[in-house]
Amino acid sequence: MIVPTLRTQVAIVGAGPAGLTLAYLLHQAGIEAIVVESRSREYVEARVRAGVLEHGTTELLAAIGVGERLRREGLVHTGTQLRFGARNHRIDFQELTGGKSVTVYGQQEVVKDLIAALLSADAPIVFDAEAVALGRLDEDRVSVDYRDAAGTACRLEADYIAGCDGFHGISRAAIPAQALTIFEHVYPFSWLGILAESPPVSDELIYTNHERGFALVSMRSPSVSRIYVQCAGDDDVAEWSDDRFWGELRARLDSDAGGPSVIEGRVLQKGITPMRSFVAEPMRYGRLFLAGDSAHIVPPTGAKGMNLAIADVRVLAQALDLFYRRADSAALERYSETCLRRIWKTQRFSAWMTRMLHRFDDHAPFDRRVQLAELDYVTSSRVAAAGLAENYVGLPLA
Ligand code: FAS
Ligand code: PHB
Repeated sequence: MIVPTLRTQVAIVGAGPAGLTLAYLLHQAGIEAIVVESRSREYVEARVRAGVLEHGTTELLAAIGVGERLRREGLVHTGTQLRFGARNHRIDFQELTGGKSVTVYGQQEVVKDLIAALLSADAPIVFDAEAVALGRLDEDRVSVDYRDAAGTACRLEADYIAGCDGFHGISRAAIPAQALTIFEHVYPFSWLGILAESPPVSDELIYTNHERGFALVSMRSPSVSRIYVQCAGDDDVAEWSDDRFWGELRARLDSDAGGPSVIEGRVLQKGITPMRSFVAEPMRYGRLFLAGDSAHIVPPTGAKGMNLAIADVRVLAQALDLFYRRADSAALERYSETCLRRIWKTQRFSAWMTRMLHRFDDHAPFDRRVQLAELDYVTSSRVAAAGLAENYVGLPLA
């Protein structure tokens, strides 16, 4: 049977932040790439996930010409609040990092901007195309077999494959198990997140460590809040009515005892995100490169998932540019090692923030006191606060 076959230099599986940023970086470098994405454009542009862009991520998107709406609509945050003992404590990013900040701008907005930029440049993205197999990974021409919107079996042939298909994609699974080392830590709780038409509780994010559990109040605009509360690891979103959610948030913010007040609003989206740390090493097998969530997951406490995905593909795009422009594959050979240095430092920071801010049922009274002392130290020592700020705004890019 003749299988319709497309040919390119780099096949990109997945149109999330990793795949789309890579596609645009390669386009700008004059390297041919085709993205295959299992979902529709509407679906990926509506998927509500991360919300905080590191300083370097914002700068990168601006530098490649995809930052105009981000500059107009993004909310620049020069600090954040840690709340414990019924008090807010501010971490001043700008003062502690020599002027750096973060920008609150929904992941789905980044995705929309990248898709618009790619399509206006006639860069090919095949939506509703689920990759079902990766082949010939150790030969000179690799292949991605996918089913198109009509269910027709198709093939994409390329020099390289970028597996940007997330934690549940097929790319990591295409690597023989014996070729990978997996590092994983699953936390005994999850986050229940909502998107609501309600004015943000505060003009800065508030991370709360409360006896009843963690809560995080974030936002997407002056009229839309993004809020998370710690819930049981096996919790069911059906168990969380809007009333229960708002009541729990008030309790964790001590709203009825002088804490930040909460204005309820229509809940637009509600979902539970499991909390895990995960790394697959190495991030390369033959001519397949893993990037983003296909290779690693961090608990969202440090607001790192999307930023780490974009940092990976920045390294990969530079390495591919060196290869195609100068036939120099040294950076490609170092890809996994280069990315993993940042990934493990980000895992450390995300695990530290998660341990410091959440309630652990197995915490003895001693552990609880140490946790509160950690918060007290971070908010009373300039050196400790600078460590948090430096990681939160984003470590220097490689
Ligand atoms: P993505 O998962 O974003 O994208 C992978 C893409 O590949 C998807 O579009 C998928 O449809 C596609 N795909 C999968 N299999 C395919 C196949 N076989 N063929 C073709 N395409 C395929 N991070 C934060 O920093 N803060 C947060 O609050 C936060 N909340 C999150 C909530 C949820 C529910 C989830 C799942 C993640 C959250 N994250 C958060 C992390 C998230 O932002 C990721 O780090 C980010 O999406 C990673 O981007 P990608 O690596 O591009 O993967
Ligand atoms: C968000 O706004 O979605 C957000 C902010 C900070 C985090 C996680 C998520 O740590």
